[in-house]
Amino acid sequence: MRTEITELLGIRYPILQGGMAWVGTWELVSAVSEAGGLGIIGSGGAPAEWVRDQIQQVKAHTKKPFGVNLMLMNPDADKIAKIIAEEKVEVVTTGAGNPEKYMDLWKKAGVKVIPVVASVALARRMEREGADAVIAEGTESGGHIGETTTMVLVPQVVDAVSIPVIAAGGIADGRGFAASMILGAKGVQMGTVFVASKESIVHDAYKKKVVKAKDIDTKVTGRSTGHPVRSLRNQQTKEYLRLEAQGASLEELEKLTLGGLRRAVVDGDVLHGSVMAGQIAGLVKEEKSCREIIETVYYDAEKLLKGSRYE
Ligand code: TUI
Repeated sequence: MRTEITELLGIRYPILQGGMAWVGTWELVSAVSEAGGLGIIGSGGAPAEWVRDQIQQVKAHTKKPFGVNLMLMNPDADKIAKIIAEEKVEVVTTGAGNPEKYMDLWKKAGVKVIPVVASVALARRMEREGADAVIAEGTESGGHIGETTTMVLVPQVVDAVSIPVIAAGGIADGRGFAASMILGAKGVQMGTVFVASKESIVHDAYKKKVVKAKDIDTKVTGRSTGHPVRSLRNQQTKEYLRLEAQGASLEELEKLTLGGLRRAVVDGDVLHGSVMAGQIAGLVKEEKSCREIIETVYYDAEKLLKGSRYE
């Protein structure tokens, strides 16, 4: 299946791995890219030099294209943006903000720019600013989220822009991939299913929690602060939601989640850490290799799409 996304990115399958903080490290990124998808380093809140090191590690492990996600709230965002240009990374995706100010720098360096958007308005603006594609991410996703569901967001973004649209949020199998193509997307981005992949360096306790999760096991914290985040429910989300309902201060709330993702991913503290995952965690039943994930999603979708004009 060749789409505008496989052509744009020079990859075999139009499948991107979400650039997840602490999870999108060189091990996962090079495995996804080697399997024919697009692996993406997750910069999250990491220091600039860590990102440079990860880029070099991926280059040492695969000759295939890969990307870097710049989380725009990162205090080192300006430095990381420059490193992405200097290292001539093929693709940058951005999250949790508007990347306009870096657009010229990246375009001049030949870096393809694919912002994550959670609204039609931002998608239109990104197209105007020269984005090569957009990722329309629904509220089903894990981590920092927007309000609109993937089913509702994707076709509206597809109608609003002429650049290719990649669907994200709630996709983990061939059905989700096929549905996304029918909605007009030219590719998909998946996160949660790659968290539980064999190559991800995520702590085993975290992977087990994703695999055990049911459909209703995620919670959204931080709606009151303007930074809603979806995670698997645990002691931390329970306490956060209790404090939030009581009108606790931002300071008090932040104390609870500070360093929470690291605690969960690295230390395996899935009780008091932030176990970010999307609503599709309930569909992830086992740990598979990145190659198995990508090929199963792709070939299952191909069967479903046979006979349709998306074939
Ligand atoms: O960025 C993400 N997901 C993330 S970032 C992250 S790190 C973090 N950790 C703790 C607290 C907060 C963040 C964990 N997960 N996804 C991409 C995404 N971007 N989702 C939604 C958006 C978004 C939302 C509003 C993008 C732009 C936007 O508006 C920008 C504007 O200025 O209009």
